[in-house]
Amino acid sequence: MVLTTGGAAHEAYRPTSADKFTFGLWTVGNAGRDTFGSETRPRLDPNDSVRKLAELGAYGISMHDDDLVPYDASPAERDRIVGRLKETLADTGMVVAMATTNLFGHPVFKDGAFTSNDRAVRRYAIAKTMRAIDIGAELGAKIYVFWGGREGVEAMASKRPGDALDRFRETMDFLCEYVIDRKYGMRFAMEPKPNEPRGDTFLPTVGHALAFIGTLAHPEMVGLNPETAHETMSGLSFYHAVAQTLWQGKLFHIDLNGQKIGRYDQDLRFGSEGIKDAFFLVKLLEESGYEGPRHFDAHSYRSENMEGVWDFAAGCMRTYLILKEKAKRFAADPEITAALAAASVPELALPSVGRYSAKSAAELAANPGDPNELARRGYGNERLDQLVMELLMGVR
Ligand code: GCO
Ligand code: MN
Ligand code: MN
Repeated sequence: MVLTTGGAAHEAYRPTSADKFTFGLWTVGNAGRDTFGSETRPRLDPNDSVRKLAELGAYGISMHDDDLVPYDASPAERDRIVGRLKETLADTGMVVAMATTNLFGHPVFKDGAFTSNDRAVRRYAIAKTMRAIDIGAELGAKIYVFWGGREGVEAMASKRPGDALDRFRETMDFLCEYVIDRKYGMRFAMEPKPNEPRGDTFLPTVGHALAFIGTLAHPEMVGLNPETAHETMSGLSFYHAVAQTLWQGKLFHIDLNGQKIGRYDQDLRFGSEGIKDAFFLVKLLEESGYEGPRHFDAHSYRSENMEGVWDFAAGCMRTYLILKEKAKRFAADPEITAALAAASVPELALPSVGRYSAKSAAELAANPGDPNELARRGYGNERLDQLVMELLMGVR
């Protein structure tokens, strides 16, 4: 494999743990099964994944309970498996940055987990989550993700959405109290997705989820884990979704991948689709002071063998670092700086009217400005965007 070895240019983009790159065990462990065909790759031992990711320069991993401990394992078996992973983490210096629950794989969740119509299923889902939170806490995870994979419907008549949201809220409030009670010091990150596997999912977008968090008993403990593919599936700009999440102080975690607009969830290698979106996203994360993991929730093409899987993982990190370097060049480029000024970009940071007073309102009413005169200017956006494209195409 040539991408990560040899040459000065390759060295410059070699990841280290300081870059905080993490991968789900299920991402590199994805065996290539899809709706039309079976596995094309062997199942990986999580300990081998940790070792290989460490070698490639990752910082840590994330995991569902079932990625590590089979759901029917005995308590002794569970302890043995968790103990072995702890040793591998200690050996490699890797961390478990995020943990989550598989609430979608088992047939019991076919009508949903926290929002199943069957109260006994809802109670089982909450019990499974508490057990998974315990494993996450034991492994040091500080972020716990809630992706409502099966929380939705195909048949519209099958659930009253308001009841489902009540149950979702009840569950989040209960589990916040659980974490507080156990003194785990964890924060929760909700992951919206519009559809797949359900026809329509509750909390389909970043906007819906942000509004939902405001209704919780412990809103300060709950933020978001937005995903590139999910917002893109909705036809929305992931960059803008993440920007608003940051603006609201709610970016607790992030799922990075690649996605063509309007398709099923493709989970492609980060940056492999929508390079301009990926660039502005990296620029945003790097300039925002976001300190959380740069987490990849993606997987290798089904066509690949294990060599391709590791090329995929290295590629996600390398693309991120190349875009990070481009963001620095963007900031230092005098022509780009001039184009930003011509577009009045810095001016948007200035208050428009400041705080209301009767006097300032009267002054404004008396001198509103001349719209015809104000309409004469151009904003130079063609030039600005062309400069961005040239930067990305490697000629600046
Ligand atoms: C998907 C989701 C999942 C979640 C994961 C962690 O579309 O399948 O993105 O990969 O991120 O279950 O909660
Ligand atoms: Mn995800
Ligand atoms: Mn996804």
